[in-house]
Order: sequence, then C-alpha cells, then structure tokens
Amino acid sequence: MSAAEKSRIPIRERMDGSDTILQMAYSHRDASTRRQHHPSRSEADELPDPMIEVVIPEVEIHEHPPRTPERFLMTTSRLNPAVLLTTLLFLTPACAGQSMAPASGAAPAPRGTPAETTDFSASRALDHVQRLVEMGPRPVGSLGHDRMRDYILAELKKYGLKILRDDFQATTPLGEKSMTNIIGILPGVEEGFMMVAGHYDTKYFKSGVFVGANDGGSSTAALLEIARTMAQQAGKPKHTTWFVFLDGEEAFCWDWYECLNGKDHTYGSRHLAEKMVRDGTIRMARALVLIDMIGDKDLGLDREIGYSTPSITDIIWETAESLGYGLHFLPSGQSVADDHVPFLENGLPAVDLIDFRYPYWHTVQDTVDKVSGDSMKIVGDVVIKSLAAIYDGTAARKR
Ligand code: 1BN
Ligand code: ZN
Repeated sequence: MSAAEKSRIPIRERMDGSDTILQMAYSHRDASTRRQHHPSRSEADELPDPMIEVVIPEVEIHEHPPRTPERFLMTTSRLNPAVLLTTLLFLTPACAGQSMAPASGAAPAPRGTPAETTDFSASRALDHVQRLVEMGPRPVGSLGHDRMRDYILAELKKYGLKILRDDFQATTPLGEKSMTNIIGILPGVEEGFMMVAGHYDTKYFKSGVFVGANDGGSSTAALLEIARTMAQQAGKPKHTTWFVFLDGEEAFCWDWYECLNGKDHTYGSRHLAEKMVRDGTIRMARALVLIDMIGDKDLGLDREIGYSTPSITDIIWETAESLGYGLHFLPSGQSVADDHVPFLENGLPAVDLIDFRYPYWHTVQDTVDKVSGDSMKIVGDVVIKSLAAIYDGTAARKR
C-alpha cells in the first residue's frame, strides 16, 4: 500500500481484545540543549490534509561516540540557532538563595508534610523502570518496543482507564515504520481535559545496548504511576485527564535535526496534535504537561524557556516550592524542542519538564542504577498537584 493510500485509511473504532480499548488507525501524513554540567548535581471528518513533500536524503545511520552535553550543544547550535541552548539565571531575590544549589543526589528533604504530597509510589515507579529496562532496547520497530507498548496497555487497563490506541505509519530515514500513541483517559465532571504526556520509545543505536532507563524509561514509569495515583483517588475529578504515551519521539539519525529536513523526531506528538486539530478534540484540551528524563538520581530541572508557556511553568515551580521540592526546580532556563512543540504550534499551552543535566544522556550508561524512584516521585507529586491550578488557569480556552 502506498503512503498516499495509507493516508486515506479511515479512522475506525474497533474492539481490540478489551472492551476498554478503542483502536484508531491513522496515517501519518507528514514525514516531512543541553546543559551545563550540574554542580553535583472519531471518525475524523477526512478533510484532506495537505500532503507534505517528503525529502528523504541518502542517510547513513552511523554510530557516534558518546557525546557530552557541551558537544551536543555545539552541534545543535551550528545546525539550528533557534535551538541554541540558553542557560540563564534568574537571580531574583526570592530565588537567589537556591540559584545554583546542587540538587542533592540523596533523598529529598521536603519541607511539606506527607499529607501535602500524593500517593505516588517511588518504589512502584522504579519497579516499572526495572521491568522496562529488562525488555531491552525499545526503539520503534523492535521487539522491546512492542513489549513495552503491551505493558503500558495492560497497566492502564488495570487502573480501569478508558484507552485510546492511535496507530499510524510514519516515513522515517529507516523507511516506513508503524508507531502507536497510547492514551489513558480518566473522566472528570467536566469535559475539558488536561494532557500529561511522555515518550516511551528509546533511541535507536546501531551498535551498543541502549536501554534508556531515564530517557524513555522514567517518563513512561512516572506517567504510569501518575495515572494509577489519580485513578485511585476517591470521587470524580473536576477535569478529565489524558495520560498520553507518545511514540517516535527519538530521531532515527543520530542528531535531532540531521535528517528529513529536520523532522526526524517527535513523530507521535506531531501525529497526535494534527489528529486532534482535525477531529476537534484540541479545542477541549486546556494544556499539556510533558515529562522527559525525570528520573536522574541527581534531579535538577531547568525551566524550559524556549517554547513552554511561562505561566504554566510558574504554576509548576510554585507547586514544587510549596511541596518542599524547590531545590530540584532550578531558577535557570534552557531551550529544548521536545514533544510539547507540536501542541504549542497548534495553540495548546504546554510545558516540558526535562532534566537535561543528565550526564548519561544518549549513552549506553543510561541504566537503571542512575535512576531514582524518589526523583520520579518529586516530579509526579508536583504534576499531580499542579493540574487543577493549570486547568483553572487556562479556563479562557473553555468552549
Ligand atoms: C529528549 C530526550 N530529547 C531527546 N531525548 C529531546 C531533545 C530535543 C533533546 C532537542 C535535545 C535537543
Ligand atoms: Zn533521547
């Protein structure tokens, strides 16, 4: 079947072994930063979307030596000044005292009382990471990837969530690939919804065993545990929540902007954002909170200042402070073009919570011993506690 034919596959809903799974088949139509070292550290309406010309250069996938954040920055900056990593310090009187305080590798010392945090379980989250890593490398198209997809589906089903499965094809430098976004839905009293998202694919390595404990593993694990925690809360929440497990975030070529005219990445988020525009669901969405690489034992999140909506970042940083996690939410900023960008480009407020101070990023050393359940809990607690305020703060989007 040609790509053009695939793009006309009608979206369908069908049962898939579970009465909670709605399977939607879509076709992907377009194929078209880093940090200083941390001190310590519906049936769619079938409107014909314009087909985007895909230019597939001759691509040789090759192994690169492990790179440091600094090397990545140089490469990225040269390729695209728009993503030049910008590390800024906001030395306001309020934050000066903690500005460069190293994020402790030890367990956090929250100033809040336990009642102020949530039931997010650090050990459950770490257990997910362990299991995911045991599945092996999980790049799109691999056996590990399929196992991980099925693991996410099974977990969401256990939590009693409605599940949307968004299957699509994407043209990549390695050919046509099948990808799947997975959405768990926790219904609220109101139809308006919040999206919490993370990617579950891991980066393709031509050689070497890359298991992505933090990069791909921690976002998946924390998102599962956020979903479980919220699903077991008593009473129906005010707003609906979508837990979005995005596929195809990673570039197949080594560098983010190396192939497909700079579009060899964020396949799942670009597909989902386009689909939500086509079927109108994006109008009901209030905001998206993206988590990526939030499991580092030495957790230190910079504000993502290149793309994220500042008012949402503010709510999250204030919530972190109120929970006693302020030392891990740094006053400095940097720019990372991640899975939140396609949603922002379509008018949805969004924030990326990413710890880009991880020394093992895109190296085979990104293993489970570098990841902490406590770090994932810090981010999980903050996300859960922030959602209602973000929802209320984006009420102007109400339809
Ligand atoms: C995060 C984890 N990313 C890739 N793996 C996104 C990213 C985008 C990283 C741009 C660096 C630059
Ligand atoms: Zn990555």
